[in-house]
Amino acid sequence: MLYDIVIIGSGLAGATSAHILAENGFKVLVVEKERNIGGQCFDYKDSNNITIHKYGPHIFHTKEKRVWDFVTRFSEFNLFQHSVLSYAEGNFIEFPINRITINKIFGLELSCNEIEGFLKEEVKKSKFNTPHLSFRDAIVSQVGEKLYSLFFENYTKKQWNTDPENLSPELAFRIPIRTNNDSRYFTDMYQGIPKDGYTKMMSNMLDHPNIQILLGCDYFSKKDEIESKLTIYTGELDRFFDYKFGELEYRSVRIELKTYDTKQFQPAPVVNYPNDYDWTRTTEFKQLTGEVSDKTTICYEYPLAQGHAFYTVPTKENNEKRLKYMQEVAQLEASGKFLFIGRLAEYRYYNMDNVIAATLDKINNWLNNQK
Ligand code: UD2
Repeated sequence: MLYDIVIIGSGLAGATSAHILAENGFKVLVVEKERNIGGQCFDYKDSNNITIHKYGPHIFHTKEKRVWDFVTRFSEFNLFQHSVLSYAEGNFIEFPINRITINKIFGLELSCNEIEGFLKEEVKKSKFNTPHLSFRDAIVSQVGEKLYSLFFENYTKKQWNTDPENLSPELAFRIPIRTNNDSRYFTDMYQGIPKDGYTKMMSNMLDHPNIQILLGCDYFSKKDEIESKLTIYTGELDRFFDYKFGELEYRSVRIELKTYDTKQFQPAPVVNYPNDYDWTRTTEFKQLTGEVSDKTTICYEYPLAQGHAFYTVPTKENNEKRLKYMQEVAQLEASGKFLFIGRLAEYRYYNMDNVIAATLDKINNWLNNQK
């Protein structure tokens, strides 16, 4: 079979690539190993008409207008501002850390102006490496040991099954520390959830006469039969190269869904459990989507080593291995015949908007080189 372009994977990177290339007149084949499109963003309605994010909560947020403009072509979004509470010392407490969190934990009534000085004193009492060698250093140097051990240490151990000293300091950039009263999880200008779900949004992206989709097909077993001018790979990086530099680690999650006979179960859309129970967090989907029902479905997340790859693991060993694979990627991409895009194929802890931004850049660049 000869196609202009073959895309492996129908997640955000695959669907975005397919749409842009199809719009530009190319005949595209999307090969998906699952029986449904959508990758990690796959969602569906349960028997109570509540939208379930099969692979855990997905909240779309971006600072980039071009990304927001792109996704809103395929779906309306409800204008949702994500908020999280952390269950610590038996209370639901505002998270990420901000003025309200600090006053509650330390029993103080500090003003926004006083918080900075307070945190400086907390940091002064604490031990950490400068320059920062780990996730622990990056957090303790901002908030001190007490807040670190209450909100970060055990959550991170549960999530990654390793000591936070083994994790890269960059992981800490994901979580802001604030001195004001802003309790939102993200401060990005654009935030929301697709009104009819992510699967529908992505099926709209893939709905084009130039796009053909092959579901339930493992690309590696069909590789020799499919020819194309360009191959876009969005799967696991090490798998593509037959693990020649060794296996990269991925972290998975076991999702447990429970439906309760109540309208609202928890005080926020997401509650993080750093120190209690085996799950890391619980999500009440109705609170993300605004759906109305007499029942509610809660998602409990239990981190796992094996299974569907959700996360890349930011340790030194994985980062070093990744660099070796990425040198091979650079050579293949330079030929103009391959692109590697997305969280798994670039082995990067991308958010959804980062995936779309990277896809827009790589595909537009490839298109410009064809002129
Ligand atoms: C996912 C989403 C994020 C949001 C969130 C739900 C991705 C890439 N991100 O977050 O957009 O939807 O779920 O609220 O899918 N950490 C702690 N204590 C905490 C929270 C985080 O120590 O209470 C540490 C921990 O090491 C964690 C890291 O910070 O792995 C990143 O946290 P995150 O909330 O960004 O995690 P993630 O990606 O699961």
